Amino acid sequence: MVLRKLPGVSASGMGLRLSQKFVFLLFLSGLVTLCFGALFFLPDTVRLNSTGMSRYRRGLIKPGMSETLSPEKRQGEGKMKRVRIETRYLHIKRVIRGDFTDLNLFVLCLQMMKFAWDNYKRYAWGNNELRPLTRNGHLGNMFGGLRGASIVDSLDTLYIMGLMEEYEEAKEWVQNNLDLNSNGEASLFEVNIRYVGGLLSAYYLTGAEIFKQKVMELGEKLLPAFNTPTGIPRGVINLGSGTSWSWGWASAGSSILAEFGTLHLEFLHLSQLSGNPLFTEKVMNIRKLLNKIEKPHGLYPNFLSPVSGNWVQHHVSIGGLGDSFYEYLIKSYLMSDKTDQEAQKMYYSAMEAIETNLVQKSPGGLTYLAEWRGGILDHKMGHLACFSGGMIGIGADDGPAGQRQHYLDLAAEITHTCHESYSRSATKLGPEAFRFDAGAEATATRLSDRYYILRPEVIESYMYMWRLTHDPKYREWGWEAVEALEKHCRVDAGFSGIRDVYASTVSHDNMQQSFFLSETLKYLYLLFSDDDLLPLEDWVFNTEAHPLPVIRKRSSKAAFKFDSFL
Ligand code: DMJ
Repeated sequence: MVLRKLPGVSASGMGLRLSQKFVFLLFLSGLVTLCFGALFFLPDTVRLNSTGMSRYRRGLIKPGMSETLSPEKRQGEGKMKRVRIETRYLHIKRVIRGDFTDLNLFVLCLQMMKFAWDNYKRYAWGNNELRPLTRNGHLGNMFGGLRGASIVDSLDTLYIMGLMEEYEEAKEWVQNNLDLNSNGEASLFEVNIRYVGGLLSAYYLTGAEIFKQKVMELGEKLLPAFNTPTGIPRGVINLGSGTSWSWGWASAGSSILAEFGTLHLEFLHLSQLSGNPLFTEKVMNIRKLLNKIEKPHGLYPNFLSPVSGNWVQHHVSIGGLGDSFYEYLIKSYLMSDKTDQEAQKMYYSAMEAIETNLVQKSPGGLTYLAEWRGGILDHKMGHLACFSGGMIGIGADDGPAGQRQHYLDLAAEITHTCHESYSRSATKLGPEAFRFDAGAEATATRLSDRYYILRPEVIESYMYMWRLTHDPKYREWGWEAVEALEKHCRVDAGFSGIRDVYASTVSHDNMQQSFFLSETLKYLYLLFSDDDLLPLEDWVFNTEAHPLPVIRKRSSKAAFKFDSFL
């Protein structure tokens, strides 16, 4: 006993003189301050390791595990200590410039998230997005009267980053204010990827029942959109009446490939959670139709009639209108624990057709994905198409024998081209679309293509390519993007898109998109985190970056038999 060794001091301390008591108390308080202060000088990984979050980092929490925790434990997890980083921010920023190997750059991304979130909370709480210049909220008309898109889109990002106070306020909002009884025109696709994806992911990460309740209620409301002669859903649905119709701009009342082809992951999980096979039946029907239909040169055009089940126009694109359909094929295969062979086959056949018909090399040696209009190539690549570096990367392992390195090389080349579209601009951010004709090489030629709206796709590919190769250039490129975002998109009250990436004096568009919080900042955070934070073997990210767990082949807990649909 330490106290016994001090001369003249009894073990109980009752015999201490006043001066001795004072010295002892001084010593004790010094010790406490020292221990507490030391917390702030520890590397962030160590501090994070003292929270439940570290259990994700070390891969100790597996998908679905929090479901098995007792309510008390769950609550305990909810009280994870928030990482205090503000005071360290400037210091770290200075230090990291020369060294990308050792420092916790993810902390900076966390700080950006906190800034984006705090401003949304202050000026736009409950609205769908923040308008950071005018300091107000934006509701828009994509979500059929649903509110709080930024909140639902942020739940998992906040949780993953360990911003627990913020996560708790978001959860409370969902509990008390997310009203699903709305009556407006909603995009089936947007509601699915942001709200259904966001709530599913929040449920799987935290085990909080409220997310499951809300997502099942919302899932049911989307079902009437599939009541068409073919079962291919229309793009727009009234969440109140269930009436659905096609977008006015979509040719001849058609449905869009990237919209009806981007429901699979979420709908499988709706069945998994509820035990109701209806959700899976709906998306399997889409799959079967697409598998059977004749495809021009093996390609999937972007417009299909929900009445006749035929293609309406022969426009093919791996960017807007087509993009996430391909993404969901390979991810359906991965999310099925590699059992969904139909998705596997469709994905690699589509890749073969894409390579034969769309993959091009520019005179300057840049690999890009052109668009296809009835056999004529348009030598343009959209920012949206830049997700494909990551997609081709994660698909490299399971293609035809001997193709692994080929796919990894293609993924790296496309990611390189997308990085070039950033590095060739004055702001070091990329345009909405860039071209490879009339002397252009990865630059926008039209004024209307020069904007950047805080999109994630290029950073998304950096994150996957980093995980797959550990080539430090992907972290360097990610850091360039952080610097550019900080310099050109950060305004006093949040982050804003910009109108022209080639203008060194930027003009802001006054919109902090919800996918900036859900995707861009999450992918940056993951790029700078250890690989065991949401390992790719266990989690699949939906197209809005919401992580969904792989459905294990022999999951004893499975409420519903996934394989019976294959
Ligand atoms: C996001 O909502 C999703 O990534 C979607 O698949 C495409 N567009 C935005 C981000 O750019």
